[in-house]
Amino acid sequence: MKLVVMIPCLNEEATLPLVLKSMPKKISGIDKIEILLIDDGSTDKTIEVAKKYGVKHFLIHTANQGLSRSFRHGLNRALEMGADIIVLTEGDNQYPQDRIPDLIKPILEGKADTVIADRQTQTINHFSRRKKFFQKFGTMVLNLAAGTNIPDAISGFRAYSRQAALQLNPIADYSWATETTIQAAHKGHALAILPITTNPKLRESRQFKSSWEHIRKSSVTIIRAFIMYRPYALFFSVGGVLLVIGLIPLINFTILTITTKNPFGPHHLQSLLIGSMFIIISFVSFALGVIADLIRINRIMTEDLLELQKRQLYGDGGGLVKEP
Ligand SMILES: Nc1nc2c(ncn2[C@@H]2O[C@H](COP(=O)(O)OP(=O)(O)O)[C@@H](O)[C@H]2O)c(=O)[nH]1
Ligand SMILES: [Mg+2]
Repeated sequence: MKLVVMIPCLNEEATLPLVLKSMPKKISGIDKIEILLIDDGSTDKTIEVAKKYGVKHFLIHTANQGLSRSFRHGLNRALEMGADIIVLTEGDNQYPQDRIPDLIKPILEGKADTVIADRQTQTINHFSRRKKFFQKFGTMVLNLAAGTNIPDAISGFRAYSRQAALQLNPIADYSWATETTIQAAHKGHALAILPITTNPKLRESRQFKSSWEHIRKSSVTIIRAFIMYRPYALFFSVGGVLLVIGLIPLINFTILTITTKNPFGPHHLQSLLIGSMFIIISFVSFALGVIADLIRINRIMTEDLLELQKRQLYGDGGGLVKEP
């Protein structure tokens, strides 16, 4: 059973030693622990520091590509390395690496495919009220979209089984955490939560520079992921509302046609026009829903093919594939 711990890093020379020193050396049930450092175009001595502390596996972006792409590329590399379980932590020593054994426990026991650490953000002193509010609000929106009940949707301390990693296909350039959570929920992966206490803050978050920017970018990711999996829910609801709005003036027009002598009088024509316009738009929305649903079905087949291809390319791994 092999565990690969991925650490995406953008200029983390100062804090990386603490992360590497606190990495567990032995975990019961795991034969091999390997660290994969994803260097996202660092201009400092991140790589040298990692080598000094014994890291042997690197995935290097020659220029900065952002955390989401770092995660996507890292996930594939970890599969290639033969990981049975993949853990993600950060280079700023925000997360307690010594909790990794607890984080992977539900996967080892076959009870979960994905484990998400709950930072219990409402209790973190250095989080501003605004940041706490946005964390709570973002988590609520994600839970609505994914149909889950996760306490901390954007936590970056997670564990994945090989099976889960083979099936995840993140595509967004922002918000990999929310995107993969929605994917996991729709693919029926079992999720587990581990409450943790984060380490004291060593530097400002670079991801979370502006709350509004974060909300804007995450909203795009959540809406896109939602439309990907349940397009009819959106297009049929919009179509239904427009249909009702359009039917009201049309019924009005019909009643006037029957009851008045001059049904095509100047005022009645407006009802006909407005009603028809709304009904046409509602039919366009229904049609879009049908097309989007057909594309969704296609996507399921493409994803199955992708999984098959990844299995052929990376293998099934050694430990977690159990025969009943
Ligand atoms: N901000 C940022 N972090 C990156 C990037 N690529 C990789 N990382 C790493 O991703 C992790 C998360 O970044 P951090 O600033 O701590 O944001 P947080 O999510 O608010 O904790 C750190 O380990 C970074 O070194 C990037 O393009 N931008
Ligand atoms: Mg951080």
